[in-house]
Amino acid sequence: MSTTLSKFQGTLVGAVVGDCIGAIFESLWAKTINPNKVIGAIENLETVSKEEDNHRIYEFTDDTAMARSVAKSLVINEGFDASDMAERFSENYFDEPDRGYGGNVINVFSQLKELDYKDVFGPAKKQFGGSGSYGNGGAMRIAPAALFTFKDDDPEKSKDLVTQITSITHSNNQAILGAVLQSYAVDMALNSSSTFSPDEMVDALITLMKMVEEEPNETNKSSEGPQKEDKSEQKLKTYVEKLELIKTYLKQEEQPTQLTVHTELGADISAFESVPAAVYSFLRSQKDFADLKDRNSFEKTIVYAISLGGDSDTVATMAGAIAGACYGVESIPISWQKCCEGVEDAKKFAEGLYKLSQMS
Ligand code: R7I
Ligand code: MG
Ligand code: MG
Repeated sequence: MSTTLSKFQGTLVGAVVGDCIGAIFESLWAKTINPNKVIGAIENLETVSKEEDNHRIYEFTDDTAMARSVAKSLVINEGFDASDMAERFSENYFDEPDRGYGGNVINVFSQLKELDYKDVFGPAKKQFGGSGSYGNGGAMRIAPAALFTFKDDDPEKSKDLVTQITSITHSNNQAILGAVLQSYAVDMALNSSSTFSPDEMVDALITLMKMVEEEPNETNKSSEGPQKEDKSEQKLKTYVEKLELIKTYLKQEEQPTQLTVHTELGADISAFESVPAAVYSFLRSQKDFADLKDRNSFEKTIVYAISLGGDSDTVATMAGAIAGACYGVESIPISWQKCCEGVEDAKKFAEGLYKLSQMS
């Protein structure tokens, strides 16, 4: 298999297994989860996969459902068709409403359907009194877009596609910028070897996000995001500030505890409080992880992302996409692939996007 195809498949399969395994813990909304508990759940899954017939399948959630629509729409249309993508999002929701969708985004699906997918960006703009949702529902599904724009090697073009795809459901600038950061991280991982330098990667992300965050644009007006309740806590306002914090973590001899990362970077339902945690989970896979001596860097990324607690399916799906992009599909244990719903489809979508990337 070509390296690029392996990385494309790693991206989408990594996202699926992160979602399916992370979903075991999402409902806990824990501050942190003991890595041994996560490993225990993974060992169960690995045991289950050895059973010949009818073994348990770990189901994917809305994160994967929406990523599948993004991938399918881009492949079938050989590009972005807003109305087609909006229809796929909505129809998938109405076919399978119990995939764990965000509490408010479902109103967007209803309105899109009522408007017969003609006013594709209108309903999202009305969310939350006009400021738009700052949820992580844009970032969680964006990996296929990073594969689609990979061949262009043009951050501006990639940002534009990500903005459009996200804006179908999330018009708040923090949701959009979070999706842009996630897609830049996937793109960088696709371009990196498995022995990349985390310091260099975070610097490169800071450079890109500085350009995006400093741009005066329409969406920058509505960048009101979630605020920490505890006023004494240091408040970070931009993704660049979050990346700077990650940079200081990476420089420390001992990496911070999960509780510190959960509190400072966040692992919650908003994009601002979850995309940086996913990026850090991936970057720290190059560092020691005391509990995980015998696991590879992809596995470390997933276990670590889930151990941050909070929105565990979503942090793990985003971290899994970045790690799979870097380490390739071979790094994802076969036993995990066998037990997670939607892995074979993810491979096919990755192949479709790979073929598109090979066309001139
Ligand atoms: O962002 P979204 O698609 O949800 C994704 C999350 C992931 O964790 C999935 O795994 C799934 O569990 O849901 O859905 P939205 O409904 O747009 O946003 C999610 C939630 O964020 C909302 O239900 C609100 O609780 C919160 N939220 C806001 N709250 C106040 N003000 C989002 N935007 C706002 C806001 O502006
Ligand atoms: Mg989910
Ligand atoms: Mg979630």
